[in-house]
Amino acid sequence: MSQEPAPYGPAPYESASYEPAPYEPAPEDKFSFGLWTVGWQGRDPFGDATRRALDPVETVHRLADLGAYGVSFHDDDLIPSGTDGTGREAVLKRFRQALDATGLVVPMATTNLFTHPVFKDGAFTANDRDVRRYALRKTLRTIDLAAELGAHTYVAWGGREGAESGAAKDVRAALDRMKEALDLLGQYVTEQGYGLRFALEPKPNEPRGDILLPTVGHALAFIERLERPELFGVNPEVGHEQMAGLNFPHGVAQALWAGKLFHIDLNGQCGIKYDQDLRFGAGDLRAAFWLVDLLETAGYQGPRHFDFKPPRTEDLDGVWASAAGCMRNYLVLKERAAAFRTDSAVQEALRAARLDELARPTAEDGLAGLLADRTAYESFDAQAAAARGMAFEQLDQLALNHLLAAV
Ligand code: 3MF
Ligand code: MG
Ligand code: MG
Repeated sequence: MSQEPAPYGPAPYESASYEPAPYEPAPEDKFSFGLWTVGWQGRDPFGDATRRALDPVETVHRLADLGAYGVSFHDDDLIPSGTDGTGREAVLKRFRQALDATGLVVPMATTNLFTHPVFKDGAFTANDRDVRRYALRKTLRTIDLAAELGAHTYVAWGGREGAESGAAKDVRAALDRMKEALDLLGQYVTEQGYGLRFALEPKPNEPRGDILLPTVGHALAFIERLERPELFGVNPEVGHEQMAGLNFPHGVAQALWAGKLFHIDLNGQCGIKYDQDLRFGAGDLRAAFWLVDLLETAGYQGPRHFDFKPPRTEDLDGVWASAAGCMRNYLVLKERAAAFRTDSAVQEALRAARLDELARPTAEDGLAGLLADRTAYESFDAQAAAARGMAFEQLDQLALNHLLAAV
């Protein structure tokens, strides 16, 4: 891209150059996809399927060809419910062969505790005790499968754990039951010696009117009440926090700060509305930019897992184009964020915005030092401090220039 100053832009400055990048995903990028994402047939509350079912083996090969490194699944995505023992072995054999042939790994697995009508009032927090016991047994079977296939993360999304009306759910009792279930799962992986950790996936609503543990913050607070909190982290999803009007990169930053970002679901969402599950990069592009900047600078080592739904307008070519788009958009944003961080004008703007001061402890002199420091209060000129501009607009404009590659 030309480095000529744009006629409408700020004064020119030295910046990272933009050689056309190939944006070819490679296994080192750690991109993974759920079988249910590309495999979504387009069935929605108003319309029937628009695409045929995908064979998981076909999906593994297509994802590998596109440059992904991993594939995740719900138990029922891989082994349809009702499959007998022999059928299960046959499915697993074919699936393992596909993994071996492509080198794809299974970084994460989860249990479908939401599709079957038995889960209409939830799984671990269903009012019916026999449903809760069934949900636990179904989950323990998936945990065995996850461990067998080498997964390191087990995701728990409580999609049906919630209510539509007030008296129908005693939320405190339901949280007791949720804790009971997760404590049992923690005990099981510990006793079995599985190297699995759990990632709770918050979502505010859909399919229930209100879902328990609706945001990253709720989940982080809940985890501290568990018997083995060290085994539990979060799996935040872009669209889920944005459906609640929250700042997704801020939620992820708090999870990282707490050492709890065990996994992440990447997709796109346009504001507070139904769960759109757009491909990553669609929807709130600025939030996606700050998210990639955060993940890439904070040392997140886990999978970049896409949990999206190729719109039902698409045929299978559109499905694979959409999957490729998720990865490409991540790589483009990664490049743009790196260019932003390495730009000397940005570094200057960060200093002008006093980010270096934020990184400095407020009272390294301790409470006594703070109390003894007259410049901290008695002679502090609050008017002068109030009059100082923060220079955030210049900094944000530089970010936008980099995001748009208009530097
Ligand atoms: C729903 C979701 C879920 C979870 C999955 C566990 C069907 O909005 O995001 O996808 O991600 O159940 O990973
Ligand atoms: Mg989702
Ligand atoms: Mg998800």
